[in-house]
Amino acid sequence: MQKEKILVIGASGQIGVELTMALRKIYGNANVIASDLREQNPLLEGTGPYVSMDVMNKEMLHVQVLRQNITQIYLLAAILSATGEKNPGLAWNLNMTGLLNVLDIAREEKLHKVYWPSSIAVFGPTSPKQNCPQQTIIEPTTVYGISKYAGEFWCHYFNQRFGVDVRSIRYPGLISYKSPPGGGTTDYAVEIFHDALEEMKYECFLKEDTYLPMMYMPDAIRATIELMEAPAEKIKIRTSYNVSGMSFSPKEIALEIKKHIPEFSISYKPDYRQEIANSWPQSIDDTTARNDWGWKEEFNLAAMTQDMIENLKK
Ligand code: NAD
Ligand code: AKB
Repeated sequence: MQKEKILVIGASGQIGVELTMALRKIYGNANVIASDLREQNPLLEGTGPYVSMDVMNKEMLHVQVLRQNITQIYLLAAILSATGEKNPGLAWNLNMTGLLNVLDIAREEKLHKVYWPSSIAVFGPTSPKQNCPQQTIIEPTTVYGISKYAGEFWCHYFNQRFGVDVRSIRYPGLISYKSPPGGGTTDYAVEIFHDALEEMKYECFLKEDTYLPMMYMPDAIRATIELMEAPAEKIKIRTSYNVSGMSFSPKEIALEIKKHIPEFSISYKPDYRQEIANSWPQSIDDTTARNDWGWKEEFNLAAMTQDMIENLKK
């Protein structure tokens, strides 16, 4: 059997750094090629090959896939919700063209697998707020959400029409300490830890009672790898799977942080991101992912907060 050779596109980002490191542990450092438009993240330096690449340049991407004998692509390059609203055209262009370039090359070169993340941002104000199901009314109101929903159907189309084994997860907001988040509405849940430790106070851009679905990065990385390693016949959803980790509001995470840093205080100054957050569900039903490929989260709010603070203190 041919050895797997993996290309991670967007490897310098919040997920990319940790996913690249996790894949290198499984497949060997030399078999996981990190790539990004920006320079290599310092955490990846010396851990394996890196190529500077723009996913919008299809020819360059194709050359890399052939030159490196790539068999799998993880596509993480995207513009997220908050940044997307500042430049909708750019967000649509990158999020769609990047995905279509990868899917086309996967079809032409018969790649073994493709991973592309979607987001809870596909859901809109008309979707159920609590325990939002896998299949429901989906009417996104952000350009990011629209691009993710369209992307899900491109993945489905390439799977059904051309047999491309493309798999996807609708991540909730991801919380991590290794690499900073890149312009999302859920970024407050990472910033709050840095400000709590450095300044003992945080000004939140969302209202205190804004509940959103969230997940700790170790769970997100494990979900991704478990989905990608599951036998193909178990992957019945070829748009994207709901997965759930935890759900909390700024007020609740602040109270949890106060258990570790009693002097910590939070204030609220909602901005344009409040409207984006209001359009999303507060919690997610992931029964389908649990039944199809055995998904189960490990971290709740208390465990995540403790681990974040311990690691950021180091
Ligand atoms: P990020 O912004 O931290 O990282 C994206 C990376 O892509 C960056 O390093 C950026 O330099 C790179 N990039 C941008 N344009 C590029 C281009 N033209 N060519 C090559 N690289 C380019 O984002 P992230 O949080 O790591 O998200 C990764 C994926 O996961 C995205 O598709 C995002 O929509 C999805 N997602 C993330 C979250 C989250 O909370 N982080 C939640 C849901 C879905
Ligand atoms: C964002 O807030 O844009 C992301 C996401 C939930 O997709 N974290």
